Amino acid sequence: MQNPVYLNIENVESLKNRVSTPTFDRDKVMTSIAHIGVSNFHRAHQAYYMHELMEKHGGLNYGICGIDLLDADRKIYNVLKDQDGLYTLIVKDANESDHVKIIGSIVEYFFGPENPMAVIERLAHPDIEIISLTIAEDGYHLNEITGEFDQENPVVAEDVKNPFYPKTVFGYLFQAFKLRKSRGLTGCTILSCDNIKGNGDTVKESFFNYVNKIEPEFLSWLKENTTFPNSMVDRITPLTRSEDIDTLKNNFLIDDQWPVVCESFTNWIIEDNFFHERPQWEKGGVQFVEHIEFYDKMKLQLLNAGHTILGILGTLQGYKTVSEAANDEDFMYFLKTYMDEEVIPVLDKAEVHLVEKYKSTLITRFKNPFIYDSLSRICDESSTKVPIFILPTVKAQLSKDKVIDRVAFVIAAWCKYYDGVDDQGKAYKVSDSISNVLIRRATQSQQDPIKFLEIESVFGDLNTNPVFIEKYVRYLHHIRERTIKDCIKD
Ligand code: CS2
Repeated sequence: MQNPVYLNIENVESLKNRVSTPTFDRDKVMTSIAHIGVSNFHRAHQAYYMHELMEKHGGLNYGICGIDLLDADRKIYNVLKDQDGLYTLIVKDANESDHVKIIGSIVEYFFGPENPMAVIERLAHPDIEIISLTIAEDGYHLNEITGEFDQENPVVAEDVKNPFYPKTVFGYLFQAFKLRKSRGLTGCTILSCDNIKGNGDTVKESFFNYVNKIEPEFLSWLKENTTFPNSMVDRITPLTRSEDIDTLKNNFLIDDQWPVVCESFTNWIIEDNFFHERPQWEKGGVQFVEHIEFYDKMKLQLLNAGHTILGILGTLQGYKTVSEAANDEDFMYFLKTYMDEEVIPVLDKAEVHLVEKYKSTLITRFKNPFIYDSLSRICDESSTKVPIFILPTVKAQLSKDKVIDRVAFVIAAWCKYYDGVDDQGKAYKVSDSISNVLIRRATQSQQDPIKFLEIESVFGDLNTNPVFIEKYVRYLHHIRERTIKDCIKD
């Protein structure tokens, strides 16, 4: 039996009979996109779109320079360095076999903790026309409730005190744009690719707030030299498992230290508001729109909320993956009713056909048994997700005196989730930057249910709304008395 081939530029040619490999000349690729946050999601989504553009439509001007800024990301830095930026994308459909592709659009890589100045220089280079971001919900340092930039956050405060040795994205961007201005260069586009409502507007507000704190007189240049398109990004991308690495080795003879698995569905909608001429992404299926709001709401409140709901309820039941929970008809019935009665009525009525289509595709996507998307990935850092994915539904429904039963039930289940034991009696791990607070409040809620709702940074003043409290308290009582499955079957 042949030995697997180690994935790098030298060996990639030899793989072309087994899988799809880049056919464009990587030496001719120019870098004009700097992407901060080379997550699995980025590698399955934006880097994939760029790869396709280079393969099929000659977009060789838009190579990606990957950048990571957190110590925790050292592993991907080492892997991409070793593999010359190449990695394998394994696309899994619910009906078909795997499509395996070597992606070649990331042509450079920088790691902030090792050399912050090199990162700043790269961001400031005149060739860079787009700085895109996938820094997750917590990378924006937002107050969960007001949605405003949290200047008191210790890492942000540290950057404000010490602007020449930044740790946050905003600290880096500030230094890079200062350099650009001092060199007589223009600014560029900042394109957020995170699951946040109005992600472009949000990053703009956060960044301008940050700059205002350090050097307010720089703001006028910045305002004239940057644009921040809002975008909606969508492709389910689980964490890579050791089984995925082994399958590549055994079935395709590829030795890739960190491949990415994703579903075949993919979607990217962007507001057409770029500082320079932009890539012709529409050739690769990207949709450009004037206003993102409707698409944003639909995705965050159906898909991401759906994930969170299956994550919380499924974990309480003892399930481990999204597809296990989604293939349980009781859970799926609960979710469909949540969507139909509590989310869809507050989405734009004129676009109802799009919503219906998105919903039914979504159900198939959640059920895809070949995507092992762990419920722990979904539930990690829920304190930054629930306010974006679930609470807007509570607010919208309450403001119209509409049904809130399922959403109140979900919040009650979320409280129970921090008891840390499922209905089979098995303990599970909770991971959240404020897990101490969540666990303490969940424990206190056994005596006084409202205690959990008093986490102001998550719930704002929801703890004073009598209509919500009545339902939440009742459901929390049920969930603590019975199993989650019994409760949702009622
Ligand atoms: C998930 C998302 O993190 C989450 O909670 O809902 O990562 C989701 O898989 C993507 O947004 C899909 O587009």
